[in-house]
Amino acid sequence: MNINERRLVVVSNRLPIVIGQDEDRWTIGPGSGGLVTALAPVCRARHGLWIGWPGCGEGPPLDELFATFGAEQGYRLSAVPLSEEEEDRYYRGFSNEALWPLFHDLLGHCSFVRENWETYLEVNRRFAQVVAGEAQDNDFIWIHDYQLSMVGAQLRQMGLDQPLGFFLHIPFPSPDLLRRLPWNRELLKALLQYDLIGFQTVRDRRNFVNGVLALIPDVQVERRGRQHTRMRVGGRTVKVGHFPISIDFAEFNDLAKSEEVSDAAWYLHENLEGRQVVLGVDRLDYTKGIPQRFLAFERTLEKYPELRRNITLLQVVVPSRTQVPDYQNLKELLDQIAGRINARFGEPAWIPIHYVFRCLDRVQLLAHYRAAEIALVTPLRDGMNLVAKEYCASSVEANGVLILSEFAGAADQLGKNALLVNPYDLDATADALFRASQMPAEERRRRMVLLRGQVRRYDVHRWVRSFMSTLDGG
Ligand code: ADQ
Repeated sequence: MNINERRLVVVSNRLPIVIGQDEDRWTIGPGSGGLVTALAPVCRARHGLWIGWPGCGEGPPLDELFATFGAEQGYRLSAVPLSEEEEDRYYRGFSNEALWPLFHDLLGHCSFVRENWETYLEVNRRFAQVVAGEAQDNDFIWIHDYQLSMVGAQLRQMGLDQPLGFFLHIPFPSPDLLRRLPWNRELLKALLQYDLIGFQTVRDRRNFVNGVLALIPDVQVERRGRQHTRMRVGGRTVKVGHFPISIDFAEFNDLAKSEEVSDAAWYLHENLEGRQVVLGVDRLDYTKGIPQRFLAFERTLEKYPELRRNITLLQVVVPSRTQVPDYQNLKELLDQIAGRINARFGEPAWIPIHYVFRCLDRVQLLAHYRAAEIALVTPLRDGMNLVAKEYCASSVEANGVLILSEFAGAADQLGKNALLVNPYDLDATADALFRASQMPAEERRRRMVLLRGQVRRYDVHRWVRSFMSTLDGG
């Protein structure tokens, strides 16, 4: 059966919903974010199903809310409830304190706890049970991200033989790093139960293939293609590909041109009194390199005193994983560094770093992108980094400069026309900032037009199509 004739079942840690309360009435609506934008139309077209953790306790009447959502959005939802202890061990403990730092090459943040691993397995089994309970013969089941790596293997154990795809949104570590994980073989073997495993970049895909060849006996590489590698595992063929995720370019471009966003961008810039605005937008996360970014900005002000008073770093951080101690410490560290730099260089009429800790709504987010002459996207490691792509799609006047970390997956596609930096190299980042601030309008335009073209061609809809057609094709 052709993949396009199959019903799509998406499985992710969180359901793509926002549950709220309007006076004494519960409400439900679609969540925001790239994955929802990309997959919701496909789910709708195929009367699909999305399975995940609703992210709320027992308060809201889920059956009723899901019925409303299904009628309005055209696809169904199914919930995997988690107890507080499971959430703590599976989500915070194993997913975010073992896999997340390890896969981002940050071994120092890892904590490997057997009980957390066991709960991770249990919760993955629970997800698989819900999927198996809902599954039909004509399904294509697409599982997302590091929290759910073992679901496919559990489904196979339960006897399901529908096509199973898995996409990893974060980087995949080198074999050397992967060896540090006490359960590395279990993890690799489970991943090999999928029919197609998708990564963000060629490097992640290569790391996975090399990890498998180093750690799992009796697996052969059948063919290495440009888009995917075919591996032979116990009589089955598994495809391992790379599919750089993207955004809905048209949506960002159109909204960025709207009067609402233009006005908001103008006000934002007016408030910063005509200075060049350097923008950082991130979830609170130690992988995003925010402290290093502050220090590189400080280095810029030291090294290029002519930029003082003429440049402002606007850093917006959205709260995230606030239960994890490393994230609480990071928040304190940021407050401290920003305060120190502002005290060192600030003047009554100029604050070097404007640092805000909140989530921006769409209009404000795009206004920030439009108002910023320079985007400073400098993660220490990142699967892709959508902020870099959103900035380009929103730069409708094609006058922004993107400074991008060479360790973001996005560097593969955008590196040629962005200014690439090593975020650990404060001097080089300071030099790139200076160069961006002095870049002639013509060069800004030439680079940004090419960047926008790249994001427009490889948008998120193409990402979905290319994953599905690889699963289907030879
Ligand atoms: P994330 O680590 O969450 O995603 P990223 O790709 O940068 O990282 O996406 C963050 C999203 O949050 C963006 O859409 C951005 O607009 C939004 N955002 C950030 N700060 C915000 C703020 N203050 N207010 C409002 N919105 C804000 C993971 C991987 C990435 C990979 C994506 C998709 O870690 O590498 O690109 O999945 O696969």
